[in-house]
Amino acid sequence: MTLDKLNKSSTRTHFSKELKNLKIGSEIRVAGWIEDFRNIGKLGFLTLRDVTGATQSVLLGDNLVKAKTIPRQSSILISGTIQPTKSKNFEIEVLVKEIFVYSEATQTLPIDPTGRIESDLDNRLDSRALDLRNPKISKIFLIRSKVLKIIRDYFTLNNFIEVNTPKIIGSASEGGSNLFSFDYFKKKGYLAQSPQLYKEQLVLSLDKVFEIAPYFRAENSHTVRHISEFLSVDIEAAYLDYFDIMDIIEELIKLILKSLKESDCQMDFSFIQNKSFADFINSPFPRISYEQCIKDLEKMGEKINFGDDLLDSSLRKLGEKYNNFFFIIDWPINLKPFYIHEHDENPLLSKSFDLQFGYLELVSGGTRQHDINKLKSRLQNQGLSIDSFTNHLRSFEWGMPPHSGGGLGFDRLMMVLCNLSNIREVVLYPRDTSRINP
Ligand code: AMO
Repeated sequence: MTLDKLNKSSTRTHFSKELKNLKIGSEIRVAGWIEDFRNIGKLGFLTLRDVTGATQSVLLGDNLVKAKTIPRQSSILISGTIQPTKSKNFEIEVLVKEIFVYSEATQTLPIDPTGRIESDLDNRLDSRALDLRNPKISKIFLIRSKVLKIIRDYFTLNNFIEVNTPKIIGSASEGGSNLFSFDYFKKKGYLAQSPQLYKEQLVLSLDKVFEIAPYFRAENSHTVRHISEFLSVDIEAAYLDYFDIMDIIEELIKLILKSLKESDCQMDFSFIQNKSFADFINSPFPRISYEQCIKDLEKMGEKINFGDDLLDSSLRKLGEKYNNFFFIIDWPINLKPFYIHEHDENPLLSKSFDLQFGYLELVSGGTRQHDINKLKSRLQNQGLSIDSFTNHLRSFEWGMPPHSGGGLGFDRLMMVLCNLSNIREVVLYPRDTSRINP
């Protein structure tokens, strides 16, 4: 049967990466796009790429004549026979029997998806689907998918229940003014900035929950680590404290690194620096108190008063001293949201943590306040209206267990895993103050 007569959607027999395992002489059909084409006299070499890799194919006669007319990046199907190759870049090649064009690419593409001609990030994001034909770029999203699966498996295995809380909400989940609002029938609606209140309520009956979902922050931040819509991995667990949550997060991150190292994702592990991978995995992430951070900064010539936030410049200095994963623990209570528990011995401190990678904050969490009266006074102290939290506070009258949790900025973790300095690189279609399309 000729390719024209076959049902095109079911005609592929293999992906590119599978061909090298086949016997010489095997008949195959592969589908993908034309990455390259070279014509040398009576021979043509066409590189077909799919998401798994590239295949060298050899064209003669009519097939060569046809291939010359097909623009690069067009979507094609080739049928042929596996044969040995003299190429240094491929293990086998395909002698083409027939070539079928599904869809031609226009002659002048907005970016070069082979990456040979570099484009700036804005242009790449404007043509993201095409950008992803560059294997270096698609690899980021293959890693992203793999890491999400590792996270999901890890929590499920550890008896966390995956939940889905609403993203359209009627009042602020955390306080603060960084909410996107919109008309919701005859009321005002908001896009959720985090699942904080819901995940806390859910431990009342579900005990341990996790959610992987996008959240929205209307922050006017123009940085390489802030976006308006980010993916968060949230966890919340009854009867655990913030040290347990730090243990869980540390174990998870080490598991991710180990799994990526053992997989076919050739990650850049240079951040481990002078240690062996085994030593890195076996040594605990340092847990530095806020007060110790202030002392460290003082030695570096920066005076921070107790209760002041650690701004970007301070975190960068600390990130030079602790240049890998480390926790900053026991923040002043005034810097933390109303739901964070104060320290038993010193109520000026909180049972809280941030996980940093150098200057970059990846996770924030803590032990939660589960005493309804203390919660109410924290809300008042922070200038928030108790009335707006009525629904939430009710659940604290129904036998709320002590609980703790944290939120991991997944896109920021991806920046670390892929060694990229701009968060937009690891998000398919990032949203920021100036980007809402495509
Ligand atoms: P927080 O506001 O610190 O805590 O957010 C948790 C983590 O989410 C990531 N993050 C962002 N990533 C990209 N762009 C943004 N604009 C952005 N904002 C936050 C960061 C951050 O550490 N409810 C608490 C978590 C908890 O206590 O469970 C919360 O939302 O990596």
